[in-house]
Amino acid sequence: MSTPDRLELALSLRTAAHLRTPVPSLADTHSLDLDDAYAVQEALLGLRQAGGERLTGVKLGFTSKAKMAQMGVCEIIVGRLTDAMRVGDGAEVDLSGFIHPRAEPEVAFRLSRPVDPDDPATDIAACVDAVAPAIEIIDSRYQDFRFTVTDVVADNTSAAGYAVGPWRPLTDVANKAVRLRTPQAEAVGSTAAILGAPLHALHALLGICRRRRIPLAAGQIVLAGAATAALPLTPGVTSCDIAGLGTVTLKGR
Ligand code: 0L1
Repeated sequence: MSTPDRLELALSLRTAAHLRTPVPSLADTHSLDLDDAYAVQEALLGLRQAGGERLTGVKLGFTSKAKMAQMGVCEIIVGRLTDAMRVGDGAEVDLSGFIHPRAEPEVAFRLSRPVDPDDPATDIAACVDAVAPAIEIIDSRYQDFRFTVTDVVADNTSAAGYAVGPWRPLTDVANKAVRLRTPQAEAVGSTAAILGAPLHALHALLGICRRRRIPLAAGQIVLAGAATAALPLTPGVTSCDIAGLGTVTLKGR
């Protein structure tokens, strides 16, 4: 796929998000492979940066066995976070800014040093200084949530927003109980759903950043992946509690 074609697809996804008007699966009209999809994602990020947004981190997707099985994949995917997606802990979120937003409970890691994915000696966990509970807002830009893996990657893995709770020094986050509550529903699970343990997701991130040439800078955050199925984000308070880590909330209006 040529560079202008990739840019055209990035523009269509950007416009879909701006106008809150979903688009059909790109796979209906284009034959994209995973390399093309990441190139569209990169072009989409370029459009955001050209509009003044600053990169704040990365997010992982398809980190649970259930989601991998649902999508028929065995590889995690990565998307990019920017400052425009950040929501303060407890802050209001205007839901009219999304198409069909959903919330996912996540563990957030904060990088205190840059990570060099090409250095075989890199210990990514040693580059993390803090951990926090987080809510990711995902908002697929595709009609009726009908998408392929390459569609999702091109669409920046549905990344649309995130809220991070209080940071604390890195602690053991394996096998911690997780509860996501919205005004209408509740999902309970464990951080074990995140590739067995959130730290495994961090190690997997290193490999994917090496393959996809994605830089990881000091100060950036990593959302390690969803610990339960996503719930529709509706008006009112949504909270994510992770045992030993605390709570983060946001308020949809
Ligand atoms: O966050 C994720 O798991 C990435 C893919 C989400 C796709 C979606 O359900 O919109």
